[in-house]
Amino acid sequence: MTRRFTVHERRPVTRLDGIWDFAYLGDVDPDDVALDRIAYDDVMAVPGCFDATPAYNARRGLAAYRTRVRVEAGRQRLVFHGVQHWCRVFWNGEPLRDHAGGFTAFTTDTDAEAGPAEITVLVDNRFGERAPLHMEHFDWYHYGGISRGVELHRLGEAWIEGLKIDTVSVAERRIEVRVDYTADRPGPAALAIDCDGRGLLAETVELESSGSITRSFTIPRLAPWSTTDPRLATLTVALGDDDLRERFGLREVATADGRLTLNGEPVRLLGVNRHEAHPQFGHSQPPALLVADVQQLRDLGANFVRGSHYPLDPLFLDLCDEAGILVWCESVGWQYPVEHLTDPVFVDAQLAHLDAMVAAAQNHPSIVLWGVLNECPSWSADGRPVYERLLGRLKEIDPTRPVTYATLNVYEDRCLDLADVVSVNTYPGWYFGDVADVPAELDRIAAHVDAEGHADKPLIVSEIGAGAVPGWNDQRGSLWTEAYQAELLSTVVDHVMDGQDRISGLGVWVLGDFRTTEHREMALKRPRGVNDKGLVDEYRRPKQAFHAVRERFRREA
Ligand code: ADA
Repeated sequence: MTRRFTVHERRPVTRLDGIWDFAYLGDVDPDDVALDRIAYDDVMAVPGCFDATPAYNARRGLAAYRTRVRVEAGRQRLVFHGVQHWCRVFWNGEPLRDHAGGFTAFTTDTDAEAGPAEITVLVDNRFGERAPLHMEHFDWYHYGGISRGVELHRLGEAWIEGLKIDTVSVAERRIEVRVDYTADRPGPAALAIDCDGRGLLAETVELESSGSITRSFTIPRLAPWSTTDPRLATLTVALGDDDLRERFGLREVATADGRLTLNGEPVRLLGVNRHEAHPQFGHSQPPALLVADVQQLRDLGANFVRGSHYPLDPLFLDLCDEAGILVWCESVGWQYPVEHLTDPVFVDAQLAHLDAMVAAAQNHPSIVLWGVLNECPSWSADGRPVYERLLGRLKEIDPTRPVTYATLNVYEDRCLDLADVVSVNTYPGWYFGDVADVPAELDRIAAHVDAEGHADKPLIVSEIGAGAVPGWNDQRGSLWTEAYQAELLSTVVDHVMDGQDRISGLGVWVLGDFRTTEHREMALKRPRGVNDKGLVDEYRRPKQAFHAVRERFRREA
C-alpha cells in the first residue's frame, strides 16, 4: 500500500502487491469451490479490478486469486486495504475469514509454521445477501477485485492495533494520543512516543491482554495545520518490539454561526465531489492517477472535496493532507430503500463499515466532515432511527468532527436536527427548472433550512450539476452540451460566491465522468453508460465547465 510515510519500521511488513495467479470461476457458490481443483489459467494485478480489464470486463461472478510467500514461524497478519465486494481468505487451504464491504481495510491473523505459504482469496463482485452494502441500482459501476494493496505483517508478543491522535487545543499546542494494543502475554513493556525527533515519552507500561493507553502532550513549537499552510507532523509509537507511525496536523474543526470553522476561523468550502473510478483501473487508483487528480483539484482552485460515496484511498487522503484540501469522508451508500435501511443485517454491516472507515482515516487533518447514507430516506419516519444510529456512532467514536449526510429532498427531510452541517443535493437547471431558476432555488433552500430552525448550522450544497457529453456542442447550447454545463455551473458558482451569504459550502457534481451501473433504468439515462456530469471526462480531460469553475474558484485564492 503506497503511503507518504513509512508506517512500520520495526514490524516486518511484506508487500504482496504484484501479479497474482487468477481464475475467473463465474456463477459459482463460494461454498462449493474445491480450492485444489481451481485451474489458474490467468494472472491479475493486485491491486486491480478484474472486471475493468479487457478479458473480464463487466463480468459478475466469483474469481480466485492466489499468491505464495515464505514466512518465519509465528503470528502472521494479512492486511487487505480493500476487496470489492465480498471475499473469503485462505491460508494454505484453510479458510481464515470472510469480509463484505470493499473500500475499507480488514485483517486476518494466523499462527504459521516456517516455510512456504499459499494465500488464496475468493472474490465475489455479485450483488445479493453476501454484500449487504452494495446494490445494483447505485449510480456507479461496482468494480470487483482486490482493489487496494495487500500486506503480510509479522507480529511479535504484543502489537499496536491502532493509533488515534486528537488535537485538544491549537492555542496550547496540545494533543491527545491513544494507543490500542493486543498482547499475547500480558506484562511489562517499553512504550516510547516521539514526534518528529522530539521524544515525548519513554516509560514502562503494564500490558493486559488488550487495551488502550492514552496520554496528552504539549508540543510548544508544533505549527498548526491549515488550508493555506498545511503543516504536518509525524508521531512514532514504539511498544515492545512493535511500532506504528501516523501523520497528523494540529487543527480544530467546529461549527459556529452557520459556518464551518478551522482553527476558529470561518472557512468557505469550494470544491467538487469525486468518485474513485477509471475506465481501465476501476476502483483501483494507481498513485500516478491520485497525484494527477490532486493536481487537478489544486489547479481548479478547490479547497474541498467530497468522497462520494464511499471511503477514499488512504494515499489520496495523504495527498489532500499535504495540499491543504478539506475532505468530506462518507460511508458507502446511495438511495438505499427504506426496507434495506431498516434491515438489522444492513445496519450492523454499516456500523462495522463506519468503524473501519474512521479507524483508517481519523488522523488525516484534511478530513473535516464525516458523512453517511447519501440520498437515503431521511424523509421517512422509518429511516430516522437509522440516521440516529449511524450519526450517533460517528459522534461516539470521533467526537472531534462534525457529521452530516447529503439529503435528496430537503423540503421533506426529518433528520436535519441530527446533523451538525446541513447538506443538500439539488439539480435545478437539470432535473427540474432552467438555468435562470438556479439562484432562486438556492435561496429557497436556504430560507427553508432557516425556517426549520437550523439557521445556526452551516449549509452546504453538496451536489449540483449538469450532464455534458465530452466534446459535444451545438448552436443552441442544449442539454448535454459542454456549453450548457458551463453556463449552469457558472451561474451556480457566481450565486454561491457573490449572490448570497447563507450557503457556505459547494460540492460541484462531479470532478470526473465515471461509468454508471449496468442497471438498465439508470444506464438508459446516461449517454455512453457514463455519468457525464464531470468537469473533466473519465480520462481527466477538461470540459468547458472546468475552465468556467476554475476562473471563479481561483478568485477566492
Ligand atoms: C444524485 C447522487 C449522485 C448522482 C447524481 C446524478 O444526486 O447523489 O451520486 O447519481 O444524483 O448524476 O444524478
